[in-house]
Amino acid sequence: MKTFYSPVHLAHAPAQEFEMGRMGPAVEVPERVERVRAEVEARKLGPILPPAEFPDDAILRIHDAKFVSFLTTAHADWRARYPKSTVDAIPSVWPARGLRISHADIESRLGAYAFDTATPITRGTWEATRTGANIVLSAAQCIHEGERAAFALTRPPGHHASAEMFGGYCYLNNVAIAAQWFVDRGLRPAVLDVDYHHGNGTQAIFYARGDVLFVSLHADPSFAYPHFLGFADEPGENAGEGFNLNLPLPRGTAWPAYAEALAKAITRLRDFAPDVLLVSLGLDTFEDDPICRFRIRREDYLRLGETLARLGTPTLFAFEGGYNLDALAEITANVLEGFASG
Ligand code: SP5
Ligand code: ZN
Repeated sequence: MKTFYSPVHLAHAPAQEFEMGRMGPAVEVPERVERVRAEVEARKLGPILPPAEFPDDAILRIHDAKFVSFLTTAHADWRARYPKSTVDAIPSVWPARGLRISHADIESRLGAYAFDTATPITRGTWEATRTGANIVLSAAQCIHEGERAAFALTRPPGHHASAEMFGGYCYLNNVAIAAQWFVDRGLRPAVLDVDYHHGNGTQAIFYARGDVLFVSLHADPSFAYPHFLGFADEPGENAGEGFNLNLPLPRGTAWPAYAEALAKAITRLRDFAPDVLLVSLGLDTFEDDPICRFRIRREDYLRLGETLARLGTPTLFAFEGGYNLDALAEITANVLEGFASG
């Protein structure tokens, strides 16, 4: 399987994120992708290729133009507003109920477009994010040209970003951009999101659409981030009714219960019969993930890959979360190897 990768992601290296009432060390760090790249190489899982350049149109099919333009200048605007500050841009006030949305100032724009405080905008955030879109589109193109599978080794991740919101370490929704690219070429894509956290951005983008199926296995939002979306009673709306399936799982979920939920996901996917499967590949379901609470083990990721291969659908893997730096490379490669052998 081809892996698409670019060192440009190194430009996005936030030092800190605000969470649990304090500034703490960032967990979505460059080393994540560097370690996975080294493992793909060491285990000879296939060639590692640079992305091609894709025009902005592909991004603007999913994201609001003003939101994208905000992202391109946010860091410069923040620097201009606070010339002496050395910290990254993080919002501190939101247009919550009863307040008015404004885009007049970088503070109002950050509040209007962000939904959490853990997603800092650094000097290199836009460059890395924009290259991430090229990476996922390169993977999509290679599947469109006939490959059985491709791996988009992107960071920052994407599945929490909606048409006009960033958060959850995500700025642009890579998987949604690729899914739309397939739709625009007459194909029927489905998204399977296996990140520990619900892919609220992807769900929101396709919620009223029946041409893209969204299925997600994740920690129940009644106790887990993103807290405000991802419950079982979200079936989709209007033309999208019946095309959104959330399978929330309890704290401590291990492989047997996970595999049962995965079987339900696969049943729905088979019924939809997509032309292409996009997997939001989060590896934060691992038993020793520092910020998550599932108990999926190293060898289980081989089973996950094999199970997905049995669908027999061309598959694009897009890298999302996963924060245990000592296991991340191995478990990611296990999914890809399981798929290749399945
Ligand atoms: C792509 C992705 O995985 N984004 C995740 C963003 C999660 N950010 C907030 C997580 C808060 C977790 N707090 C856990 C405390 C555990 N003791
Ligand atoms: Zn996650």
